[in-house]
Amino acid sequence: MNRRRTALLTLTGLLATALTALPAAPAGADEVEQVRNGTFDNGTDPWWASEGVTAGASDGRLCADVPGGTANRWDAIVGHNDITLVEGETYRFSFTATGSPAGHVVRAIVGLQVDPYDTYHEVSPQLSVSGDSYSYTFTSPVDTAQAQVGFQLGGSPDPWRFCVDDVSLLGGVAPEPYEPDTGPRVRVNQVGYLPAGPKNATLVTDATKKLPWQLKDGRGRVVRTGWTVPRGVDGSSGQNVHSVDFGSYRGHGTGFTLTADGETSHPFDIDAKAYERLRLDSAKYYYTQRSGVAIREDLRPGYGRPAGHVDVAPNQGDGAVPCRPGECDYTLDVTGGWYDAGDHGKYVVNGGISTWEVLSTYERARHARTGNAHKLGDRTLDIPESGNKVPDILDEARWELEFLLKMQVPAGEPLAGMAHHKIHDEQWTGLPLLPSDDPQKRELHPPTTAATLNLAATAAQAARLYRPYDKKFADRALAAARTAWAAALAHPDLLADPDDGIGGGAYPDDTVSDEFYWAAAELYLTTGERAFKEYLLTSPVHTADIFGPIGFDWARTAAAGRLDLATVPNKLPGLDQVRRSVIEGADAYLATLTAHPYGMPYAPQGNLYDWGSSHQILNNAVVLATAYDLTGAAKYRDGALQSMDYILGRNALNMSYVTGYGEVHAKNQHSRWYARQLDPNLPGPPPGTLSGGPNSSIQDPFAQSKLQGCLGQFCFIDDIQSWSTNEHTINWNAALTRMASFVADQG
Ligand code: 9MR
Repeated sequence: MNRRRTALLTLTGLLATALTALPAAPAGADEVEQVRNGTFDNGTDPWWASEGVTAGASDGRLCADVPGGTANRWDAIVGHNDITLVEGETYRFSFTATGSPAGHVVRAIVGLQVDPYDTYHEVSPQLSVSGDSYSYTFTSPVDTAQAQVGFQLGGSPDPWRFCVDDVSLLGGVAPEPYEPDTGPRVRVNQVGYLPAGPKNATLVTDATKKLPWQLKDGRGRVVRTGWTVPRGVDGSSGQNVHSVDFGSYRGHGTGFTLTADGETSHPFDIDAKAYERLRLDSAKYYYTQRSGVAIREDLRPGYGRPAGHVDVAPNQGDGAVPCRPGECDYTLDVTGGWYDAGDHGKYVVNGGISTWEVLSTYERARHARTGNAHKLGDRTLDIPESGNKVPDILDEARWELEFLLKMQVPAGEPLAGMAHHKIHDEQWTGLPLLPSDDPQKRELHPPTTAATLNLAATAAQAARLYRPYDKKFADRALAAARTAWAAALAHPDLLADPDDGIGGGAYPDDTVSDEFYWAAAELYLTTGERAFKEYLLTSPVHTADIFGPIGFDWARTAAAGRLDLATVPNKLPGLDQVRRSVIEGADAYLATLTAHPYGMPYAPQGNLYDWGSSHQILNNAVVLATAYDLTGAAKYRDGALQSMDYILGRNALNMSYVTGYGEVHAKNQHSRWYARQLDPNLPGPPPGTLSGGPNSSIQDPFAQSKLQGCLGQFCFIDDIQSWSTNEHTINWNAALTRMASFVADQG
């Protein structure tokens, strides 16, 4: 029987689909039923049940007695095979179902009946005893004659009974237009503005002439009035908009609202307090991402779980992980680290930039005029290490650093000193799945230059930051960084395979001159040595304009080096020019923000919102914040603060992209264990979790079925199935951590 199901198509396969729009269903095509005998009037043929499930016809329905004690949903299935799906055609999948006793969840899928069991559509409703009808539409991302309708019933400790009737998969239906509920047309930062900071909002309206606005405090009293500024049609949303500037108001409090054009915004605070909370919550996110250790319920109520990927069945464990067959003949202990995202993979490339940005949050706090390192000091993050006299943020980052160090190829082996690109499951797994329940084989993927330089950069940065607390660790990190640097110089073009996207993401990067630059910068900042200085001064990256519209991320890492050279004390010749380049980058982002009616420092070419656009916007804000740290000029500080408004609700969808922050916020981020949307017994993402946000390429089938033809800011849906618009990751939350900390410092 089918043992494995996957909720994800391979990323590479999807990227191809993403670039070409799906063909629309032919106009006037007939609706055709794909399921045979979905009414069970004459028995149950051609339906089948997996071993252990007793299924049969009962009162014109199919009823199944499901055994208790199975681990996964797919350990007990009732299904129908050999269905043909046509790529780009829309289907309506419907059924009625009961579950007894009440509260059981069925995972209903339309997917591939053979390995790798991709799912094209899935839902997991909670069943009642009296029964409900369910109906969904989706668009097939593939052509296949081997599709299956499956009702996955496993995972319950106790036996239960499932009955289903009127199962239908109707092809050729019209796609259902998806209309997001965007609430009031006055768009504000739903979390809050700083009393002494800028205060801007956006009004969506057909009006072309200026309109009056009113700011009301928590008691409903009008405390300020003014006029909107018509801004015309905003290219990132297609909306006609006005902007509102109420920055002259300097009071503070909670429950403010803004009214214009007959609409009243969601409530917001004028207060810095929420940012003190966000500073901590965004950093606390990392503890619940830890691999290799049980998450303590007393530290994170609702999030306690057994250790993931230790050598306890059904995990195969990360204690002795082999390479893929034929790629090496050793195994590595790569336990620990943070899970990358909603998957169970651990990737050195993305782990590196994430660690850098978490560490740089702390490093900025040590050096910047408004920084205060105690805010992230010992006993601030409620982690097991709290109370050990080491700043909690360093303890947290060390969890990942220790993992990164373990990914280095040992001395004596081929490519010694290089770092393996990643370690993850052999195949994609389905949702939900606790880390401790993952039965997949884990594998190391080949070393790459990019991964090696991520290791060199972060280990070198760690060497200077941890030295006051743990000299031995600092020495070990620096030695590993030097070894990695030398290995990368010896193997400068070992690139990750862009097609290596099965069971985990590929994180391919075909340009590594920026990683070389970043690593050289960190090694220079830590050691002051001539070789690194010379490398920096002769690198073309050192003088290149690296602050483009999209910004920096796991693949574009030069900014990490440049920002650190500009802010961490050092004696590199020509530092003025280095700092000037950051300020020029900030000027460009400030110009973008000023021209943007939603006030964000992001206007990607062709209005193509990138995967993880939320964090690109935050990273551009980091450049603005750094320009403020360097110059003290209020315009950069205000630009950085204003960028936060977009993330927290001043946007076309009128939603905050941070869980738990704002009246309406993303709360269904794609995750195998914060999967409340699929299983009410699991938690949702913890407060302070950033969603990836609008992504024009909508690579996942769920988003494709809802958002076809979407424009910029609208390419987003807060659904757990939308892994291309609504995942969470360690690198995105790092940008949030860094910006939340900056904003809190301005309060
Ligand atoms: O964040 C990554 C994005 O920039 C890439 O375009 C995308 C495809 O390669 O992959 C994203 O990273 C995912 C990773 O591959 C696997 N874990 C989840 C990550 C976030 O979706």
